Amino acid sequence: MKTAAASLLLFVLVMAGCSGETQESAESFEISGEGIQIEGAWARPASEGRMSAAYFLITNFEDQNDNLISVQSDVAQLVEIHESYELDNGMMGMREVPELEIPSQSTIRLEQGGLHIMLIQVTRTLADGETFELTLNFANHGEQIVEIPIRL
Ligand SMILES: [Cu+2]
Repeated sequence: MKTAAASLLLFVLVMAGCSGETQESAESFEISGEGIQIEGAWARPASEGRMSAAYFLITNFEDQNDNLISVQSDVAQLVEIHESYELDNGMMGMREVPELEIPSQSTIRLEQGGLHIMLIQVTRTLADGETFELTLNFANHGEQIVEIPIRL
């Protein structure tokens, strides 16, 4: 799955809810901390009833691997962990990932055109500048609530 995810970064995703350009950004921060840390969280604006997607970095500072097993939010009917992939015709699709492994001492990047949290049928309009909460459930680390800023 790692290899597939990496090659997907080469493609521009054109799809409602997950659309946008892939971004070049250096991943050069010090690995220091403890537990599971979430950084750089944001989500796309969406009208009530539509889809949004949330992105962030997850770093596992523990000595053991962990798994993100589910995600919940009050602002969507359904929240799923998704990955983007290339269809046979060269278009981009996306599909649910049952759980997301976060290896010990490493960072997993959720970003446009790659892994993302899909918010399906948002229950209120998510406007630029607002925030909402996501609850991340990790197999070892338990629940972690993350404040997600909404921006374009
Ligand atoms: Cu998706």
